[in-house]
Amino acid sequence: MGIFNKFSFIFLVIFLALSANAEVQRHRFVIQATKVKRLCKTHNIITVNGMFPGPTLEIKNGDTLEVQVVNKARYNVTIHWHGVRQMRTGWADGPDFVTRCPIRPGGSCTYRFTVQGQEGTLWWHAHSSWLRATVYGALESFSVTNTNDYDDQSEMEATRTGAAPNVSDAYTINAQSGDLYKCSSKETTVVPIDSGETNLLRVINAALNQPLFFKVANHKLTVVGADASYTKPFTTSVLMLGPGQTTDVLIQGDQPPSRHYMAARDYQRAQNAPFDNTATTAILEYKFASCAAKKCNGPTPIMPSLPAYNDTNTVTAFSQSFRSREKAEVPTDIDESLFFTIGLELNNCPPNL
Ligand SMILES: *[C@@H]1O[C@H](CO)[C@@H](O)[C@H](O)[C@H]1NC(C)=O
Ligand SMILES: *[C@@H]1O[C@H](CO)[C@@H](O)[C@H](O)[C@H]1NC(C)=O
Ligand SMILES: *[C@@H]1O[C@H](CO)[C@@H](O)[C@H](O)[C@H]1NC(C)=O
Ligand SMILES: [Cu+2]
Repeated sequence: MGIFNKFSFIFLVIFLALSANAEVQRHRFVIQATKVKRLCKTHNIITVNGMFPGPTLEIKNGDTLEVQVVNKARYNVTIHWHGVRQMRTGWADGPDFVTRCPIRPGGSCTYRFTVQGQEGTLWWHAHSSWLRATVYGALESFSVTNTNDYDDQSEMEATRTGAAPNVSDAYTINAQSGDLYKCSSKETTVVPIDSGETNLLRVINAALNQPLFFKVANHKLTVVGADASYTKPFTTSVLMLGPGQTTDVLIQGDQPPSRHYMAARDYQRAQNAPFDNTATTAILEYKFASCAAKKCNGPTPIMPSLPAYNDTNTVTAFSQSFRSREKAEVPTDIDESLFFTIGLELNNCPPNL
């Protein structure tokens, strides 16, 4: 009896500690048409809350998200929580006509799910027709126990603008296409860094369908996580992310005060298929070198040499560098063989959902 009490006490303490930390976060996403000016033209794009990229959600591992999505756009829409392991909440996953019917224009719906056992970078995006070209944002999951002591954190979201089946007009980093496109250089994303700092970059490939290379001139990148899982750290000069993938990297301010481009461009395997061979850039700017007024001309940023669009050897070398942090213990004795069947059912969505 004495032993039993002691055990249940420990259990209770652990349980309280976990539940005391976990919170329910509530957010409201209004899907709406928003005017943005890009590449010398004004476009009416669909956004969440008028923001492009959409709001960044920051949670602690174990938190529950309750997101009310109100559709004020002319299109059906759903939101997909990319990479979130939906444990017993599969219907909150989002893809329209797969896990749920779309939210009709004028309609709304509340997604409720818990992020558990995932730390790092996830993201969310529309999952109806090609609305994810502009409807997306980051979802950052922090550790409950480790405090994050990087000096600065930035998100890099490369995405693609323009109509989906057509070859895109531009790629963007944090919704800005950067200095190498027309009418774009004033708004180019600037990422500040200080000499001696170690910063965490959260890189998300939010492009519609394209794998992308990502490189920063004169800086090594240390990969520490991918898709909200820690990895055994490794250092590389270039990343390649498939569409939807995320990679967390550390970057050190180990250069003299200066400006360096961070650039992303297509990795294209298909032969003779048309693709957008342009490069999007942001500027990694040492705080010393920054011009407060933003009107002055800082030194011209240094451009990294990106791999050739078809450089599969670089991609293979990069992909093969990923290792888990510790040996994964996999059960090798099989007690039970399971047999799964998968069925397909066709149901129409109710007309007025
Ligand atoms: C796609 O490309 C075709 C042919 O160039 C063009 O007529 C059409 O307007 C483009 N669609 C969009 C949405 O830009
Ligand atoms: C990559 O494309 C270039 C032409 O653009 C070609 O000369 C080269 O052989 C290609 N390399 C590979 C590995 O396919
Ligand atoms: C919107 O969704 C409804 C189902 O809820 C579907 O019947 C309709 O075809 C969809 N509209 C478009 C334009 O896809
Ligand atoms: Cu996705």
